[in-house]
Amino acid sequence: MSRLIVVSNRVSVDKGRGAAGAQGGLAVAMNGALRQHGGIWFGWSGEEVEHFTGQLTMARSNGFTTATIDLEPQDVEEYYNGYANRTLWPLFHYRIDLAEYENEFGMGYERVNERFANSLIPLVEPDDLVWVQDYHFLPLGERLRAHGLKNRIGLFLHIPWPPTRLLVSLPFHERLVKAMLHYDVIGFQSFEWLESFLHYCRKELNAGVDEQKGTVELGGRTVVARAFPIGIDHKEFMALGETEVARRAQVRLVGSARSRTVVIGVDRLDYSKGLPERIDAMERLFATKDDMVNRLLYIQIAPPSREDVRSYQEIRATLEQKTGQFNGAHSDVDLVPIRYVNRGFGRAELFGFYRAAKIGLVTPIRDGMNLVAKEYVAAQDPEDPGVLILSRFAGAAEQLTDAVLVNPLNHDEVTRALWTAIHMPLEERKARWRALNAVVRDRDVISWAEDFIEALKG
Ligand code: ADQ
Repeated sequence: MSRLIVVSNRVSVDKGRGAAGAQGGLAVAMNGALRQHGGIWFGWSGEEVEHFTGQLTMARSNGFTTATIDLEPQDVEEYYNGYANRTLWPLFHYRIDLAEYENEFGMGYERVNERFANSLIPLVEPDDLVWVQDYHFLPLGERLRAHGLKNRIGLFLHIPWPPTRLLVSLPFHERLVKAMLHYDVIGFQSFEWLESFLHYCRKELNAGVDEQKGTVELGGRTVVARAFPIGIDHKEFMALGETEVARRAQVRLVGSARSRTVVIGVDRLDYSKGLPERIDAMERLFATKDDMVNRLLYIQIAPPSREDVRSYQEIRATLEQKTGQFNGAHSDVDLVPIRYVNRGFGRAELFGFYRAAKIGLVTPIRDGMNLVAKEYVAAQDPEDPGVLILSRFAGAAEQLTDAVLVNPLNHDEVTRALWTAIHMPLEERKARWRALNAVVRDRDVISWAEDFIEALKG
């Protein structure tokens, strides 16, 4: 069996069941895939050094090897905080108003991709499959080819692919996408993102696109481009649900809700997740329906992320102001309707919280997939399941069609969905949940990785 070499910006090893702290979706997924396959996980250590050396730190953990390098402060500023998080992330989430186009960011991004290629080359053996993760490394395949690497190399993009009309606002967009065509396989979360990519290749690069076969041809190279919707590590997550930690978390939340219906949101604090819009929808619900303070408790768990980036500082301030204002207006002396919590929790605890909540509110403005929606479904009691309210603009909406689907920008629609969910009869909740759970259980992270790896083998 070929070894797997995974490349991602950060290497984040899950130290065991229910480990505390927030893990992004990518980390959760890669731990699942590598545990299954074995191999090497290569990425940035998260540490900074004054002068880049490219020296690898190797460690063995959880059934696979990790290899990390340190970066210079300038790399972190230009490549990570800059091009990745201030240029590509907003643009790919349709926020061109937030995208910053600075020459230094682009140069830093190319420099770090070259550094990654240099450090990775000595680790690769002839039969290895190299699987690159996400928007931090769009040109890495091309860099590896420039160093003579002949292995099969694939890229999976965890975030959306923007419409062509938005992407052309990015300076040097052609160069970036042409570099991507040096991969053998490019995977997207949904058919919508795949279609946008194929549209770009046809229209802007004049490439040969075969939608049936899912291939793009340019300059004698053929690249496979397909949708591979990512899932959760369902088996592992269900095992967490059996733990005492999960049970205690559930009991604690149900007890403290004092008979109110619990609505839960769990998101990294990011402007793409539609958090202020959720409070607007709550505002309408509380304004139009009687006595909601005695009937509803909304818990929003939102650990801060990317705190060095100004737009993230701003979204945090906005949320603090909105929740404060909301609670000021709607609380009673002994009841507060929104609990806004800025920290991470262990995954077993999260399971318990999801199960305690009768409504899962997952309403990003734009999201590659969204694993929280899938975790919420998995954690429900089959005999008395809660209702998932899901944004149509999350990649997950293509698969989770039995959720209550909403346009998160239409506050009235979200308000109505909340009202519908509160009153949904048990039989309908069960029927919807069975359909949702079949997708979440059967299309898990293990089958996702297997599908991608099969395609990568060629
Ligand atoms: P994210 O934007 O990080 O991922 P998401 O898919 O929702 O979004 O995954 C978040 C993960 O972090 C979930 O597993 C969740 O449980 C965990 N998490 C969030 N808040 C937490 C908290 N307070 N405590 C503990 N854990 C917490 C990116 C893309 C998504 C895509 C994933 C995977 O933006 O669209 O689904 O990668 O491909």
